[in-house]
Amino acid sequence: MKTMMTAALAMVATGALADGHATAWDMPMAYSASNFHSEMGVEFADKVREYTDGALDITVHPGGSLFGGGEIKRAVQTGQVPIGERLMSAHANEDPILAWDNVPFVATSFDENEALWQAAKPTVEEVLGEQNLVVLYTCPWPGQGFYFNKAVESSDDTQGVKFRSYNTATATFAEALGMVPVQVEAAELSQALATGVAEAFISSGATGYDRKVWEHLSHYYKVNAWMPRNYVMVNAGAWDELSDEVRAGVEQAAAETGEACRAKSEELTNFYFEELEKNGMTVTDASGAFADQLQEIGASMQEQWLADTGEAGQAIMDAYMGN
Ligand code: PCA
Repeated sequence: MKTMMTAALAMVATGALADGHATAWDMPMAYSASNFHSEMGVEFADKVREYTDGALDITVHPGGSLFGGGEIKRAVQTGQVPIGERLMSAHANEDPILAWDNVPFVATSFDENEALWQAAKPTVEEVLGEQNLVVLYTCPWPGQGFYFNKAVESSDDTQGVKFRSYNTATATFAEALGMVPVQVEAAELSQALATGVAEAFISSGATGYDRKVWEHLSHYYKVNAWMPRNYVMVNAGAWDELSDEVRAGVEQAAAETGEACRAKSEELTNFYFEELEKNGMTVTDASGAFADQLQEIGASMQEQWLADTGEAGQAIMDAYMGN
């Protein structure tokens, strides 16, 4: 019995199931099971099973349960898991190109964000390809705004505020407002707010809603600074091992899911604002001195990104502007 079990486990581990055809992949995702990115990940897995006639069987593990958000990319790169999903700009510290979707006030509608992605895509795929990764699909979060536990009228109100960041761009933005950034995964955000590790952050309405942040915070300023994307990546070796037929099925599933996910994000944008309001939060645009300061900081971050990325970044912006 024990030998049989061991043999069965070994077959699962190598992706070969009893019928000798199906491959089983675990897919870690960083955000909670009820978040739309994670729900779309499950739809993607369903489509993959359908379009590959069951030859590839993907199991989604949301909420950082298999690998924490900060570990997923490395786990996929090194083949600890064949596939995974992560916020792309979280890797901007490895290559600033990967912050193409975090340059403030450049692409602030879903259409603009899509045009910017089309301009950035070849370069991004090349950068990630050199890191042993194949990009399957990407999906934008709704626009990013600021959460606080008080009304904010200018940077006078933000000095010394403890700020939860999710990448280097968000940390830079916070520092420019005199805040003190600490990087925390969305999965740990509620705890960080409850324990006072953080008392403000930037994100979409989605993450405020998912994490019920009205339990700790009172104000959301929509701002709409950028729309960062999550992406689903595959280990290049695992990808090469699939047959051409299976790869085509996965690509079809990925193309459809990417599009459906983008539509879902757009559809949910106002729903999240309404839910924040229903739960007692004040949801408004930033105004007056605060709005002006955000624009100024955004402009210097645009310049900084172009300086950091050189010709490659400029080519992306030129292609985008020409769109
Ligand atoms: N939510 C994610 C990233 C962007 C967003 O809207 C987060 O806060 O981690």
